[in-house]
Amino acid sequence: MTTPATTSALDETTPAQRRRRRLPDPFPRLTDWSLALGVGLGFLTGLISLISGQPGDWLIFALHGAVGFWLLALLWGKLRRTLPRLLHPRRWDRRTVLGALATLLVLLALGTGIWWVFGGDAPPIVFNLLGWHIALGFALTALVALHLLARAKPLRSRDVRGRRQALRFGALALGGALLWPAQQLANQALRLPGVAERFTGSRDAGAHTGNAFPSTSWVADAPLPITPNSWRLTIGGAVAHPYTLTYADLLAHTDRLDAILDCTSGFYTLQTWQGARIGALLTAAHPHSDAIYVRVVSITGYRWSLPIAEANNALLATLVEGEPLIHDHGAPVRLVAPGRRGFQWVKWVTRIEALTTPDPGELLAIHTSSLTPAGRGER
Ligand SMILES: Nc1nc2c(c(=O)[nH]1)N[C@H]1C(S)=C(S)[C@@H](COP(=O)(O)O)O[C@H]1N2
Ligand SMILES: [Mo]
Repeated sequence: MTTPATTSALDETTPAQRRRRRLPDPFPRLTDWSLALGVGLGFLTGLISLISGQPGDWLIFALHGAVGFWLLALLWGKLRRTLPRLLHPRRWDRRTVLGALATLLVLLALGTGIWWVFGGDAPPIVFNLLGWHIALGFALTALVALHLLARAKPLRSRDVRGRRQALRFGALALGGALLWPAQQLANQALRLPGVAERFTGSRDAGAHTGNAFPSTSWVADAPLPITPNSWRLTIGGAVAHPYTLTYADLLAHTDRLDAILDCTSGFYTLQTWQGARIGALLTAAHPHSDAIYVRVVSITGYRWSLPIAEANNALLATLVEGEPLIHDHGAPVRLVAPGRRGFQWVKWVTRIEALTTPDPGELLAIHTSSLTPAGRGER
């Protein structure tokens, strides 16, 4: 990141401006490392937030918000010192340009996130606003990591020890942490559009509306519609008696569940789902005693697994609000996993399997399924 500016005789600035500009950051390394730490924490909490959706997970979203405001406070301090140089293109060198780029990226990543929690929106260009926030978060983290590898100045003990450093570090962190609840209160007090957001940041797309809620894919899964009469569900894996079911067999199950589908692209919808509890289907296959996970597999290869106790209470849904699911929502049958984020609600399910070990490969499968012939919509 940039060093304090040096002045040149050609400057048309006032002596007061020059004095302020020459005032160096007393702890530049602490500032830069704090910024790097903030970006790292923001990335980590952001990543975890994508798989968080249980009410008890609110803390991860609060941490992400607090880290964001902490970064804003740090950036404010840094910009006050570096802005004069940034505003004079004549005094730029390669490092200034890189620093300016990084600063712009931080500002955009923070801006999109903050604008979103206030309830703001933007016309979708490739991504919606939240999608841009996520993409910018990835880009920023990569840039900061490269920057650290290339030219990080090690943090010496004199950069971090001492009362003034500790006070300033603590004040900025506390300030950031308090700005998050302040933002939430502002939403409430001023009735800003952000009040309508769930703790996950997702916005209501309507409740009990049947098939009318939005539909989406994690990447680009777009299989051909499935003919219910030729469709079969296989129950297998670590079980004693694997078997298959027809659509009619499955329709005979009338377990019902109210659950919120909450997509990481920022919408949620509460619906009453109907179908078969996975527990009922699995018991009939006599899972081995060491089965600990259940994997739910789509015709596209998309798949996700749940711990067996959780899976037993999850639903393979054929109906939403009494209507047969439409193709876009995963007809003939989809997974309904209460408390899990939408990307785990596998659509177009063709197989469930008991597993004796976790399935880390699912993380890859959800990104590659749309490249398979079935995922691309080929026969
Ligand atoms: N097979 C498959 N299932 C999938 C997806 C996908 O891409 N492929 N996308 C997931 C994502 S990201 C979400 S949010 C929900 C969306 O469900 P909907 O289209 O019914 O709203 O489906 C999930 N199930
Ligand atoms: Mo999603």
